[in-house]
Amino acid sequence: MGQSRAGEEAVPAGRLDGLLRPEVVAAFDRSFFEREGYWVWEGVLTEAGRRRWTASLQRLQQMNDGAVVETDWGSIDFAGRGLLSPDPVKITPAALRGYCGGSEQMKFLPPDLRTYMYQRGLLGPAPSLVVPGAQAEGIFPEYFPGAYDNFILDATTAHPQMMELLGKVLGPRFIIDHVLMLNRAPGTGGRRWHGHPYLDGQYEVEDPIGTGHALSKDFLPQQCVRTLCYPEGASCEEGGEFAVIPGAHLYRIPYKWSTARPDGDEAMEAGWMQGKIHAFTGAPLQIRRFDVPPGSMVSFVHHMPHHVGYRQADAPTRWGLLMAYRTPDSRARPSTWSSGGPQHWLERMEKADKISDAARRVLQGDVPLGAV
Ligand SMILES: O=C(O)CCC(=O)C(=O)O
Ligand SMILES: [Fe+2]
Repeated sequence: MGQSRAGEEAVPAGRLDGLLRPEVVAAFDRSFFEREGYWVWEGVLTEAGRRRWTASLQRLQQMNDGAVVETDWGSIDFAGRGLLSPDPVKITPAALRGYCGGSEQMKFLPPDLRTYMYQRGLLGPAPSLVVPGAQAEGIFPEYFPGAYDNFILDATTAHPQMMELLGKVLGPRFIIDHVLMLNRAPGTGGRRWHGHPYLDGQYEVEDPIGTGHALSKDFLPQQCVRTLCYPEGASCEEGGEFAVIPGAHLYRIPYKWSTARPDGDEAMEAGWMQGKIHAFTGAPLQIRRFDVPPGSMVSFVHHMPHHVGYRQADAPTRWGLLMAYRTPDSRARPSTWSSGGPQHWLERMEKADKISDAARRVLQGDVPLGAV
């Protein structure tokens, strides 16, 4: 990022120095994390950090809502871009207003548009994506919030305290897998039990259901770790709370990652969890729900089954940012940039000399652009 004087890097835009409480970061216990598969960073954001984080998510949600409502979906040349057009009944003004207020609500999007937004970008010539109050970057703020918010961009790619925290769960080198907003609006359904594979699943030892035969105490080097930031907390009472099955990551089964995910707790306890044990204690696996206060984060290895509760209709929106990073893969196909960032935006940023050395470490692909 723009050098101020020879050898001295300018402070990145959006940086808040005292973002995290150092004592909460320092209290991390690596052996617990490897054994249980998760770590709760309770109250890790400073008061200033918490306020900035919430303000950014609220503003980004407003921008996303504006993009949904103000883009002229009916006039965009989807066919010319090799895409299907949205169903006209799903893009009436009333229907569009119904997708606002939270994440994972944009049910009108044609297949492949999300991937297109990452790879090519829904950019000009107009009509194309409109993001009121901002320069449209060809992708929804929900899908890559850092493209629209310098505080979030800095926190997710370069902030020294965040990089230290992420380094504790991922090791010295890590690459952005994806960073998404996950704001759970009142009355929304959350997500039933599921897991995710590392890359395309080529290192998973079991399929989406698995037999359970591959239980091991080894924590594999190929890991994708998700860190969820809840600047206003996430409580069981209000819903939208997060839950995991500690130790279940050691089966390395990306549960139902590629299928429908209908399972609630009872189905899980009566089904998949039956007969499965914690590799270290031998005890039957158990569900653990988190009631986290404002300013907290939760990190977890993402092939461990996890669940997000229903958000109560009378509760306010649960604000959340998902930050997923993975360890590099020496056998991955060479790529300049991580597929977790919008490729066209990364190229524009690179041309404008706006990618700092620190950010390059997490934004580049598996084959480094330069020295690492
Ligand atoms: O909304 C959340 O709290 C987490 C959603 C989830 O399943 C994930 O991040 O993988
Ligand atoms: Fe998930």
